[in-house]
Amino acid sequence: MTIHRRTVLAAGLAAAFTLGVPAAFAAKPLVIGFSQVGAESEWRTANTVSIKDAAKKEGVTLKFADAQQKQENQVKAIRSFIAQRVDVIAFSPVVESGWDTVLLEAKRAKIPVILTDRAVKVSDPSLYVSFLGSDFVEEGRRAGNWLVERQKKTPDAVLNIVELQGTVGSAPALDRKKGFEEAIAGNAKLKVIRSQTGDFTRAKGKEVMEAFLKAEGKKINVLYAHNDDMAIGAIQAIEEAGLKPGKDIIVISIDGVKGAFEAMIAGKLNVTVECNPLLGPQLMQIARDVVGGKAVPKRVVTQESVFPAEVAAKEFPNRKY
Ligand code: GYE
Repeated sequence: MTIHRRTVLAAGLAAAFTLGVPAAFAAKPLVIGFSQVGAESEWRTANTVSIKDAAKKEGVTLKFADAQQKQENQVKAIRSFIAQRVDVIAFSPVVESGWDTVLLEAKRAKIPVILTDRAVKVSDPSLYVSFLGSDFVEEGRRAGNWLVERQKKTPDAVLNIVELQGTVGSAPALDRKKGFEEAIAGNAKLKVIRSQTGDFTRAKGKEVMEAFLKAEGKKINVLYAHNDDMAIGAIQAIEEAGLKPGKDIIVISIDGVKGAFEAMIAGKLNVTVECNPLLGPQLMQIARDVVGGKAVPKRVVTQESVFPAEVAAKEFPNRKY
């Protein structure tokens, strides 16, 4: 075993010299420390797989930490990446605020930070080099615009909306609420009657929808969920209450995961606004560029569309997550 390992090492050194590269300077793998939010949704699972696969494909050493939706765990993970002196720290911040101190520590240690998926609110924007992810306000607007169009089919009816918000204080929850409100503002027939967090999970989405149904019953005409998983949980609650999701209650959500397409094909979900989780390859590129001393864009916005139920069956085979 020892002999074998030495042989391999010697061969590696020889190869490096043959290529005219002194062994000491032979390319060493890029090391990225990545702190993930958790495993709360189908979207998140696809995002994790994308990042791990891209790292593997690119020969990047990925130190991956799952924060289980807790900011304190992310802070700990970032501090441990600093202590290990990784080349780049990347993370998807569970909430927007409270990052100044730890990001300053990374900056002082001269380790570049790349934000993926979610934004932070910091006093000094130089605390991170780049932010790769979706425009969540625009996603909320797209959801709202779809409803504004839909309302035109029943121009005289008031549509009472219940909203399932994402994780409290997270960028997607704040922005998707804002964008949706912006799109429906000025339409007196569209009214949000209840709004509460379902923490981006199916279980919580179901639980909160049950409470909405108990309180408002048949007054509810529309559900707007900040992600597909909460919508899928809520759909179950609607069915258990003896109502038809997609018909008695219009269901709108965001992400565009396979589960949402299945729900649309079954006639239970009316529309999903796409949010692309496949950020791995772009993240690896930005990390390489930063370490290579290249200028990187401060903001990279992912391209996305809207999928109403009418196109679900046709689009389903093309979905990658
Ligand atoms: O929409 C949701 C996930 O930050 C965009 O987080 C992401 C959101 C996504 O839990 O499903």
